[in-house]
Amino acid sequence: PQVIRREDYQPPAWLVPEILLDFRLGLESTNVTARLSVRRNPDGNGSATLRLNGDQISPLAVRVDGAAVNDWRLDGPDLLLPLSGESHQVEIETHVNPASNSQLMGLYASHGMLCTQCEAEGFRRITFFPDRPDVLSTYRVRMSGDKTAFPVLLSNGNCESQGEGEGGTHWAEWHDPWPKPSYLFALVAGDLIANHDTFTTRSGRTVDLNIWVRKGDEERTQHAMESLKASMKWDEEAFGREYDLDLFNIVAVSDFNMGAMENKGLNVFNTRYVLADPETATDADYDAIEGVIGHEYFHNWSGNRVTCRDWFQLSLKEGFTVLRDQMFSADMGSSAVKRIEDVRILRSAQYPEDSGPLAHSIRPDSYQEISNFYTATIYNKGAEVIRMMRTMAGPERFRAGTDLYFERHDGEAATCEDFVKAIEDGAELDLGQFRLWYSQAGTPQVAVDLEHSGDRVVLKLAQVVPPTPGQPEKQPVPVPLKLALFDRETGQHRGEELVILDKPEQTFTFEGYPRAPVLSINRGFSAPVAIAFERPAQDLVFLAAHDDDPFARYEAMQSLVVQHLIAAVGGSLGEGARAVERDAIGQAFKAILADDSLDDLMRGELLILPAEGYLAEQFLVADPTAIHAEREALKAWLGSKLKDSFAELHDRVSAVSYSRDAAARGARKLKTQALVYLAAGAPADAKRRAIEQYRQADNMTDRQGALMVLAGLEGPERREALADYHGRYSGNALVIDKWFSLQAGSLHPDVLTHVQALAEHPDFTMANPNRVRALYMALAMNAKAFHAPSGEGYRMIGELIRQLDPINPQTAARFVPSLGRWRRIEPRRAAMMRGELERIAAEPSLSRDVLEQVTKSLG
Ligand code: B3K
Ligand code: ZN
Repeated sequence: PQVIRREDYQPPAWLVPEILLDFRLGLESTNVTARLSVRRNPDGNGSATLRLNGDQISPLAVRVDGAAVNDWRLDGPDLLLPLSGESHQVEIETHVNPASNSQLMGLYASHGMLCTQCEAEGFRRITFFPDRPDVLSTYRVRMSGDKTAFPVLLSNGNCESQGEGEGGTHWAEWHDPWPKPSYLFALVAGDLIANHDTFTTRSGRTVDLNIWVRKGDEERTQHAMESLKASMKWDEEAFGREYDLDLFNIVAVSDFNMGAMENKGLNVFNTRYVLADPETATDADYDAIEGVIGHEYFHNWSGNRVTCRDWFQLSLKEGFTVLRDQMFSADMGSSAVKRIEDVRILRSAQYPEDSGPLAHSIRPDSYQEISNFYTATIYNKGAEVIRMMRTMAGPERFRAGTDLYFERHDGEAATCEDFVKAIEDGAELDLGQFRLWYSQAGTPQVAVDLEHSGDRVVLKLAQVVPPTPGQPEKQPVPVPLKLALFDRETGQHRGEELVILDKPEQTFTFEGYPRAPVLSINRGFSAPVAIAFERPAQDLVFLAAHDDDPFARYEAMQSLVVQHLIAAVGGSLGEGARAVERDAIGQAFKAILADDSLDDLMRGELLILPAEGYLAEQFLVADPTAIHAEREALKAWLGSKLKDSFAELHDRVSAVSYSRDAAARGARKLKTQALVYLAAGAPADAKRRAIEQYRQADNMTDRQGALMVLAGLEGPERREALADYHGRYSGNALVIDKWFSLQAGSLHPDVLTHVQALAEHPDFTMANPNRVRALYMALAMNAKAFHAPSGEGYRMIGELIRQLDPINPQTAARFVPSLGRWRRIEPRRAAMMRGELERIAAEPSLSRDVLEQVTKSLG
């Protein structure tokens, strides 16, 4: 397979300042005529051959300056066309069958509508084109089609004219004035209905807003609309970015490979990030919608106005846009809870990636299939890296940096280096060594030691960036660490400090501390590193109760539990020590349950046990069953020890009636959490309460929480509740997805049998990525079932990958990393995981997507 390297970048030989696209639409047959104005690039290599990328298309006709030509040739999937002059009109006709496009890249059909997905390389499945992000064109799009099948015809920019055609057809012409790369092109045609609203920009322009959905879904678009308006306002205030068209369309599609897509003026969304009402969407769903709507909207500047030079720069737009959506959500709700959630995602999704066979830096050096690089590293670590710049510069100077970035590169295809330089210049920050964060993979490990004598505190820090595939040796990176030293008697500190660790080892001295203080470090998670700091449980209990940084409080709780579980899993914990440590954890839990200064949303965060994936990361070679068992045992001990407190809590929060405000959301979060602990420690009481909560529920958060608990318990109630839920929501695909997920993710001992049966269920289909993920991602994330000693969990995921690859390679490849972690799993299971990867590798015609992931995982 061909390896694409960053160092091989060449500017395009030909530019395409304008393109005119004409679509004659049909579900099974769409004809495309593309007229490209091409011009030699003065900065190109002077080649007289125009390379146009293609993918599973063939040219029906090629014309140059109006005359048919036949001196073109195909080079693999690409079309090569010799051109003699400086600029030409190139016209190409192609034909596609959207209904048979199961990959969901390019132009495809979904429930009778037509839509496109072009990022990263889908445009070349529609027409021949230099399908690379540094070729920017203005688009004029004409489309015609059956009026009944496709009453709504949308593309980027503004609709300039429309009219009736022959034989029951109609047409529309769209024009997007902003030059853009092909990956931002979009077209939608279908029988859709809009929730319409307007937004007035700060300079007083009125923008028409539409959220297009299938008929019947329009009632569930209000939260998305509110989120969109809030995003538009927020970007004006927080980053000085105003919207630049008179129209902004969002379309919800139920067959979609990812979350959403930021096509200029025409965002296309997975229905799950648009549709919500209290009856069918959880609080987490509402938050996710707000975040994704914001994310895609923010791309209008970070991604569209300033785009990427090549796909190695993907984090330029994704890391920055994730940071922007994180800041937006923090401002809309609880910034403390948002920060904790974001760190949890980083640790459970990105840390394992960074320590496994697929580790890559946020600006990779090579790839085989770019779709495999839409990763937690590019997105979430990318956001953390930019957040560190902001932490070091401070918010005002950082803003000066981003202002300069947008001003300097507006209308350009930029690089990560351009971004760093703009921040360096605008924020007046030296980022010389900091650039290593862009080139080195791996999570830096920071060892902390604190010594106290007399009046003096000495903080010793040491860092190691671990080796990763292709990068055996690493250099130290600048690690900005926010810290505070607490007096253990007064519970106070003298102000937060920022230290920058930029050498392998460094010492920081603090004077004037007669008593040994308690160190709070990496406050707010100021750096995406792993901290190793052995310290007495009592210090962690102290911080869990007293730290004024909410993240640090959460972190203290996590560390307390992690330390305990590592020892327990490692077998180094005697019965006496186990009892003492559990007691400390129990005390900390009690204090949190009783702390009136906490709001319930934050209380909920403090009561969450560290995820199994994160715990597994703490071991060089992990035994997932032992981790699961110890974690469950602690949960059961807490549930039983604190059963009265949890029961009381469940009663208290059950009395709070439904609203979307923070207090009521906090109550709902705790309601299910209390049930979870009770289910582990007092199952009979939990079952009674869960049934009651399920029956009484007037919202999906409560109902799903109760069902999740019931799904893990034995007995007829489980079956009844699952049947009731399925009957109640049949026809609502997003809720039926939850029904699949709950069962595949449950604690029930027979999960694997359940999944097998669910795969045969009439509601299951391989054609819909949401449904596939609902069933199989939930299984791959369910440590106990996935790592079942029989190897059955591995077999099921392996078989899924083999079956799905010919249908939808992009989605199939997403499942490989779960098996790819075999080196970090105990040897007996590792052999079985490896065996599954080998079985996949032996398939005769694997996609580039799966092949790359499997080869790297075996390598
Ligand atoms: N930019 C898209 C992701 C496209 C993924 C293509 N495989 C959504 C986003 O990050 O906003
Ligand atoms: Zn994005």
